[in-house]
Amino acid sequence: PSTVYLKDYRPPAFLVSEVELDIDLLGEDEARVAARLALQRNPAAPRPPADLELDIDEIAVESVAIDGQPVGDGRWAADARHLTVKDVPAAFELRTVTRIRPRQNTKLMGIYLSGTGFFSLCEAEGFRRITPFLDRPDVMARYTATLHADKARYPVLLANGNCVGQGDEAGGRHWARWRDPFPKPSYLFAVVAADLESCQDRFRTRSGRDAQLQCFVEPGKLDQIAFALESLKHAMKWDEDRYGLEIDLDEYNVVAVGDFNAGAMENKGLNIFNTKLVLARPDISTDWDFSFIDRTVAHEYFHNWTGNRVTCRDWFQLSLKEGLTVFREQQYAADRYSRAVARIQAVRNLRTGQFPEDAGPMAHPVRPASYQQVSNFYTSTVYQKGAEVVRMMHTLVGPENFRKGIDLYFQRHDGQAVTTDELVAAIEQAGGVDLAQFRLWYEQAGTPRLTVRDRYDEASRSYELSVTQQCPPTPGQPAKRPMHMPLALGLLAPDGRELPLRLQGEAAPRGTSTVLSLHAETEVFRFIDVPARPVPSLGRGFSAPVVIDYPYDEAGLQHLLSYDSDSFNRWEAGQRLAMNLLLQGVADRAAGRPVQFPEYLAQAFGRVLADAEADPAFAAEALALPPEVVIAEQLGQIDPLAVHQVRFAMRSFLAERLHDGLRRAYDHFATPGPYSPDAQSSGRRALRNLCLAFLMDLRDADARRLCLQQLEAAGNMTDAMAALSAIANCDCPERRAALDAFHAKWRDEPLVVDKWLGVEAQSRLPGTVERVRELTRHPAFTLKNPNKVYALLGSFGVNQVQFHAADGSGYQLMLEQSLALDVVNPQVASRMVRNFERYRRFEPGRQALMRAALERIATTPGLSKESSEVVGKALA
Ligand code: DPP
Ligand code: ZN
Repeated sequence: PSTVYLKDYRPPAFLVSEVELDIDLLGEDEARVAARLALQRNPAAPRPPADLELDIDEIAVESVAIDGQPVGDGRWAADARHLTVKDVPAAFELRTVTRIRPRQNTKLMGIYLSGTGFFSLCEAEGFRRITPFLDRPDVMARYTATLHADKARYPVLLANGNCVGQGDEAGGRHWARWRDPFPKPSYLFAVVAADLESCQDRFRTRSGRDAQLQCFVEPGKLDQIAFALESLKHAMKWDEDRYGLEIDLDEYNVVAVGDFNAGAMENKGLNIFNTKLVLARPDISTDWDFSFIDRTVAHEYFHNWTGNRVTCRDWFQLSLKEGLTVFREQQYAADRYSRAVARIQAVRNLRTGQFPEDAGPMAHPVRPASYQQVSNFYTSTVYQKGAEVVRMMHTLVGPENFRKGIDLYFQRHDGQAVTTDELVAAIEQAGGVDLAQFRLWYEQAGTPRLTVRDRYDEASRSYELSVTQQCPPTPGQPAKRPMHMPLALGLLAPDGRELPLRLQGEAAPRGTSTVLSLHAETEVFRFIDVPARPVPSLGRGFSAPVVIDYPYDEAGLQHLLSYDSDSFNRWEAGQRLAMNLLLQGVADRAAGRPVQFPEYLAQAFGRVLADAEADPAFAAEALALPPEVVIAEQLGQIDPLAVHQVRFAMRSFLAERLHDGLRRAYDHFATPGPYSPDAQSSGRRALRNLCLAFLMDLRDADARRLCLQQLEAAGNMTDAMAALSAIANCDCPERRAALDAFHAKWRDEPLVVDKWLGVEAQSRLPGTVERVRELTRHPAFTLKNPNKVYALLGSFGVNQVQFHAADGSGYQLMLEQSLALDVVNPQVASRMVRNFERYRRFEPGRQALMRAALERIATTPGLSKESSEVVGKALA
């Protein structure tokens, strides 16, 4: 396998200023792509080669011409990866004609078929599947694209930018020409030719320009697009208000497609969305779907500046656009929903996805130093940890300076392809903070651990905190250097008040919450005028993506849970309280001791429930126990069944102790009136459905009756899904009928069928492995559709009990399906293969079975590069 290294980056040998594409969609099986490129040698490239080398992938080059003259066969050659043209001039026009095969394109990169027509995805390296090109983001050109297709079958023809011409052609065909006024990298190119319906709106920018917004969906789905269109306008307004950034196009198009490898794609002026992340209607979408769609629409729109106007020099810089855009998306969500809940959810996401990745064989820095397949690096490290790194800079320089830094970044780099260093440099300069050491966050992988110890001295009324940071070794990085990071904290007095924070040597207190800057491996901070031994509230708002190790006792955690003014740390205290007891439970179970939980746990959770009225959404988060993967992360050797059983035991314990309160809350937090996905009502539903899930763990008839009633009567998908998931985990006679009825009711709504597949695959009940195997043969399932794969196999992969079934049957199923998928869609397959990568963390029995599965994959002839990279690193 060949590895690409950041250190080997060289500027492109040629630059392209203009691209003219003529895409003739002859039929589902074939398209002819004629390209005209204005090329010149790059003056910045060292030692310019005589030959031109263009990237290609699974396309057939038919002819090559330079400046209007055909290039003879001897002067050009195409192998599997490159088209080479010998002895080219310094500046010239290159014409190529290429054939592509959309129907055979099951990788869904480049131009492919889906639903009622042709769609495209080019990020990261898909443009080379359309036409020969210098397919790298630092080659930015102006594009004109002309599409030709059958008019009746494909009435809608779209590409980036503005439509500058269209007309009819002989044989019932038509054409349209699109011109994008902005130079862009090839990964932002997009085309659509399909039978779609659309709705229109417009957005007036604050400078008074009008942008026409248009959303395109498959016929019959127009009633599912209104919400996304509202989100788009909201996001446009938000970016003007928060960052002073306006939409720069006259036309902004959004298209929904059912077959899509990613969630969505920010193509310039032509965003293409997976239907799952853009179509919504209360009866088929949950509150979670609505908020995810809102955030994704905003995310893709925000890319127009952070990604498109300023793009990445190379794919090692992916987090330049993704980390920054996820951060902006998080700010948007915090402004739009509950700030505390948005933060809690982002951190839970980080802990369930990124922390395990950072502790496994695929661990990589936010800016990776090497890769084999860039598609394997659209990771939670690049996205989520990347966003945390941007957030830390925001914390270190403060919101106003951060905004100045972003302004400076655009001022300097608009229209350029740059590196993460340029972003840091702009914030550094605007913020007046030295970020030299901070840059290590982009270079070092692994989750740092902060060990915090304290000492209170009554005589001098001083409180000393010592903070030691340590970052574990990761592949290729045995030793780490200390990193610069913010540590936000407060100190709580015994009566619950927050103490003024005065550091020794400082003239006045800093207020009751402050941000300390950590630089050295160990830092000691001494607070004075501290009247009594405080409880520290550490890492407020989750100020850095680290693990904080402080020996909290039960009383300290209860104190924080009751009094901390930082809502994130109030939530965190509850999580720690539960986690300590869960880990104790796992140890007790392993030692053959009974697993029991103390009454104070029930009391603490009971108080959260009793106080839920003020903020039900927060209460729902606070009552949710740490996820199984997060518990597992804390263990030396994982026995997933033990983790599940102990967590389940805690849920049952709480359900029993809090039964009456849960039952009352279930009635009390009903949301009468028409459905609305707003923060308030979705918070009430989240809490109520959490109460239902707790009650269902008691396995009593009353809860089951409530649950079935809710499933029957639900006026929205949130309540229906909550009930269905609970039933799916309940070994009762009504179960199968409920699941079958749900499928029968929704069989014609693919997105709801996906939910049903997901619920079946996530059931912890025995028989799930066989059921999932059966569903792989169900007419509703196909390996060709990524959403179906994610719904069934992706959900199964996170099923800690059944995927990890001790007999290895879950592994066997995943192995077979991954191999079958690998020849269809290797990008999606390698994500399934990643389910095995952390095998070393498991107890010996499962470890051996997982390893055998990886070895089996590794020795499969013809395995894709995508999957090879994952198994190679896992087995290394
Ligand atoms: N579609 C992906 C995203 O928006 C890749 N750019 O994050
Ligand atoms: Zn993105």
